[in-house]
Amino acid sequence: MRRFAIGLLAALFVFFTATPAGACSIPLDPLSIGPVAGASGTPIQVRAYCPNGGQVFLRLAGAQYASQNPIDSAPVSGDGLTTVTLYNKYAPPLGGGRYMFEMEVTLVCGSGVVSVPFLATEQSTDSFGRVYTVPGDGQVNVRAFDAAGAASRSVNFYSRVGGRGGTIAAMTPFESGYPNTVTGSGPGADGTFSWFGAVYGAYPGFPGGVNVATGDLDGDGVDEIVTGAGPGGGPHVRVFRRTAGNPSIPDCYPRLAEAAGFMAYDTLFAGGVNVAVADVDNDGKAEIITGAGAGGRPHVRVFDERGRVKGEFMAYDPAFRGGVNVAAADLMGDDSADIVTGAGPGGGPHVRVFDRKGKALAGFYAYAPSFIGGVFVAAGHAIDASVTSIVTGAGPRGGPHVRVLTALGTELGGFYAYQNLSAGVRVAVAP
Ligand SMILES: [Ca+2]
Ligand SMILES: [Ca+2]
Ligand SMILES: [Ca+2]
Repeated sequence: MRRFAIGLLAALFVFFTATPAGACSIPLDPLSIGPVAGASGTPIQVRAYCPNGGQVFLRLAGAQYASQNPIDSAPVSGDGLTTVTLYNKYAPPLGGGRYMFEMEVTLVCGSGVVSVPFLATEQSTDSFGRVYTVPGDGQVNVRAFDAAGAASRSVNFYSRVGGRGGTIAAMTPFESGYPNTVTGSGPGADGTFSWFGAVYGAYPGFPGGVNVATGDLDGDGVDEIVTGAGPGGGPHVRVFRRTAGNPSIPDCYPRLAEAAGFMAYDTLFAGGVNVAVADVDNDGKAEIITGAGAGGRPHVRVFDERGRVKGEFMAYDPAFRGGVNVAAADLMGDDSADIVTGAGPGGGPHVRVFDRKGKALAGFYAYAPSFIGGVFVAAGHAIDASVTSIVTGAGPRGGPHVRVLTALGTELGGFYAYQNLSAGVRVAVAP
């Protein structure tokens, strides 16, 4: 019998109203939201309205699970809102491997039946970690760690579509403190990114993969999602802004609207574009930092939220054609984000730190200089909110070696994110 990973699902507050399921007219009442995560057995809070008494049921969606349903049920009674607790009875498999489960909670109230579907992810528990990884190839198996490599039992957002590997960015938590990671689809997939279990089209149908970054470009306190097309397309950067909805409420996934879109390099350049977002000039609005993908020069550019160039420089020898990965955070302590670059495949795993004008501030090799797979980079708060650090992942053909380093290359932590993997490891870190 299949085992189900629903044990680690983020428990959900499903808020029933008289409106049809799926209408997404659930009021954004702060008292009704707030997913909590927990291990198997974590209660799932359901608020149901059934004045004369009814029953709620937790089910796995899909006819094939009929024999296992309902997973649990509980009575609802009384006037007004009632909170009931459903327990999932399945133990999670060790090490992950299962991703999302479509589930539903159904309220039977008199002759009325209302169902609310939701996605359960194999999701974490006590600690959300600060360093996030996704393999450079294969399944989009997102994991979360602390800087020393202790897994926080998290993982696995995504991915309904095919493709190999993916990309990841970490977003400033909002509302719930829920770990906000955005995963971009990898090569061979469908040009989407995933956030809170919902899938959005960045470059619909584009098979080259989607690079992702997040940050608050307009200074309103809410991060935007920035995408860069992977190899094979034009260097198309898109900015998505949240417009409505609440990711904490199933079936009310946040809606995103494109706020800007531009070509970061020559439109004929087809090497892809890597992206990062951070406030490099400390004016309260983050900039978009791009790095040209393989085939181009190691060209880093800085854009404002509308796609206007604010700066640019070459991160490595201009003859280097391996591409340049980018990240940004304030490593030097002057409140302006510094730009971190990682050389793409073909060079050594050379990490460099620049100010926004391209002045080199530091540099080091994150792995053996003889390793020519390149290096993925992230920058942020891997240890705690007071220490800004660089996080590196070995590039393609490398092991899943993650390192946490100061701007000067001093190791603060490190670990192997996966086993038996030699496709490199993409990294993200809490902003
Ligand atoms: Ca914003
Ligand atoms: Ca700025
Ligand atoms: Ca700085």
